[in-house]
Amino acid sequence: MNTAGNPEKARRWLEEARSRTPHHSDGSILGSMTTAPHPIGVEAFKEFIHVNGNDPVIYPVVEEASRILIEGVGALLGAEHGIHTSGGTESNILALYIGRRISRGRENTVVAPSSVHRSIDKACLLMGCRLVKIPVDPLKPVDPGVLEEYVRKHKPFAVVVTAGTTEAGVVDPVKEAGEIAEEHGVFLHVDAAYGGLLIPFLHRRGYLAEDLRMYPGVSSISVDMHKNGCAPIPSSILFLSRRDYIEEACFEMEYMPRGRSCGLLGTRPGGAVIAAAAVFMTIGAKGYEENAVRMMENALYLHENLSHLPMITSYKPILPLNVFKSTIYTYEELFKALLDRKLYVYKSPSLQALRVVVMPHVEKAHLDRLINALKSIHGVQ
Ligand code: 0PR
Repeated sequence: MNTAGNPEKARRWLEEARSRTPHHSDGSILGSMTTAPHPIGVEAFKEFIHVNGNDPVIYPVVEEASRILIEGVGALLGAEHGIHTSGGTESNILALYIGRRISRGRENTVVAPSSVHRSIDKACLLMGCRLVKIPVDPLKPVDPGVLEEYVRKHKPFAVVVTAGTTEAGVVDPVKEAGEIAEEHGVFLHVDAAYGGLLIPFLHRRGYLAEDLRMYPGVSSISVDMHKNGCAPIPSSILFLSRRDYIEEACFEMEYMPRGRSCGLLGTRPGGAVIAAAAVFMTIGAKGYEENAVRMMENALYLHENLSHLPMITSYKPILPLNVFKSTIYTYEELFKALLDRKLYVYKSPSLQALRVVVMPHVEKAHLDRLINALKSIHGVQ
């Protein structure tokens, strides 16, 4: 067996792999909550690719970037403290871990609406806690009265609500949940991985009644920078209502220059934090607001067009996330038919439907391609 390195073979493989890997710019990625990273982010990530984000002594720039991000994004949410993480899953696990650490004399239980993201199930599996789900209509936010009943009954250490659900873009009542959490002394985590960089803008521009803030009683909010923040993967922020909560997310690590490490990962891409900060600075709050409005208008355009198709049921988008189904095909069949046409949508199993997420890279022309494919699949002219 020849064990010598083969750079040419590696190059050929890379080239071939690139040619068969879809890119956001080709308009086929319509269902995933990812987008093409902003070019300044690509540049920054590449330049700082060697930086270990777990070592703020050799690389103070990582802390600097983290501060820029937390101050910048935090200003939109009235949040001051936070920690940069690798994504929505790490933020959710960390939030519940912190909640567990600070809770005293409560059941090892988490209460959340059934629309909550799967990473909350994952967090509870890892932490050995019981997850009590409140059955909700996937198209509706949780009823605060019902939420309070569950909190009274199960005495959880934490409640999780979602500001922009994975399967329908529903925004739970964050302010009211905060009041309940405060009254019952419960840790309230708001999963705004998807909605964090949409809701404040769409509220201000009149598309949405709900706003997103670190309201009284809210303990943490997660916002993914690699979703609507246009930062390269992996990048998220976990905002915390108190600075000392960050301490709960830090672990003894004697050999590290600071003797400790914060967050769930060890060695991690420092370039991702620096890239996210550079992207945030470049786009600016005004740019994100313009993006949010454009994305929402595109989602409404898709809804409008799908509503005119005889064999399609389309739900009015709450955030720029469209859910639709066919009256003649199952959602699995329709998923497959679109996949065969190289159109990548996602599933919304709770609604037995398909999901399109209108991310920053999605243009009207991409949506027209989807509309035409749906027409052709259903034999509509
Ligand atoms: N919270 C919400 C509300 C989410 O929609 C997601 C991801 C996460 C947390 C987790 O974020 P990370 O993937 O950054 O850890 N939703 C994505 C989506 O719906 C990705 C995804 C999809 C992840 C399905 C897991 C999954 O089972 O496209």
